[in-house]
Amino acid sequence: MRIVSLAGGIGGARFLRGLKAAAPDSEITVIGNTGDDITLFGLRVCPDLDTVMYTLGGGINEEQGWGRADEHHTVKEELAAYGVEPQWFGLGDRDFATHIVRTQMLSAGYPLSQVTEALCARWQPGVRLLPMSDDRTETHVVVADADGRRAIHFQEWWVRLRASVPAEQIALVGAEDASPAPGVLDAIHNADVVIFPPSNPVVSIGTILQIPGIREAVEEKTVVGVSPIIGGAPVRGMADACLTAIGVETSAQAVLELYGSHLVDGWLVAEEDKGVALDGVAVEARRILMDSPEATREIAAAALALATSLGSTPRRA
Ligand code: FO1
Repeated sequence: MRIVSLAGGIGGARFLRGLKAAAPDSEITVIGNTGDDITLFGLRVCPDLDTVMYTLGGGINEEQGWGRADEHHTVKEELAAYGVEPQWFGLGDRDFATHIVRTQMLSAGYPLSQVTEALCARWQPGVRLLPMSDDRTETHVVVADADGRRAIHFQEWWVRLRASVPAEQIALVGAEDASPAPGVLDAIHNADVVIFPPSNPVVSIGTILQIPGIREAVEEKTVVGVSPIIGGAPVRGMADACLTAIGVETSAQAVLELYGSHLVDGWLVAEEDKGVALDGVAVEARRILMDSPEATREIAAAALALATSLGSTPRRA
């Protein structure tokens, strides 16, 4: 089976580990969010691509869900000793090597998709990891502060402010001029099923769908999603702050409506959300808490089973 999964950071990467276990003989292509990418100390950092690569390649810091295991922060401490900003983003020594190699290759003219392929040659994630675009796009957040409104990088809002300041607007800068990375549209077109893992529907899945051409391609396919919201709250992360920023209620129903029945054909929700319904969408209530590798494999298997039951020619409302 040819599976395409859109993916953000921690939740998406964890789900993909279960998807690999549930479909060991399938060909899985992951379209990774690059709206979170940031340039720090002259280095290009791609948090969501690295989280997928490290998680599936066995190098992730498991409890954090991002960054490397067995990490040290000597470089970070030395940078701080020089008073270099920002000091709120936790880059570890091992992680720095990834950003140095990536920046070296980007500076030599390699597109991000080829850089990602080169980094994955070491990590062997067991999936084909494609950035959503080779063109630079960044998620910026408009916040109100003492002297009016200002746009800050998503990472500053997410990491330094812990999304504690309301986001008046969340925008993907550069989206309208970006193109899908090579292979992205072909992978979607040739897929038997497209999966939306329980990634952030606004700044991860939603961001990927803003790259011109991707939403239209996905709409042609059978799409099954897993709700990132259980019982009115995100399982992890701050999807609620992002949903509120775009005026969407934090619920499995509201996220399904945000995606819409033209995009999603199947939707897995938790038992406590079994009342969720939308014309044209097959909703299945089951355990969707990814609290163990086995649970995650079962959730992924249920998503694939629902997709199979819906057939590869998508049912349209
Ligand atoms: N998240 C944090 O909450 N604090 C950090 O200091 C931090 C550093 C960091 C470094 C590299 C990386 O790949 C991810 C990092 N993250 C950190 C997570 C990151 O902000 C989020 O995972 C994504 O951007 C959202 O999915």
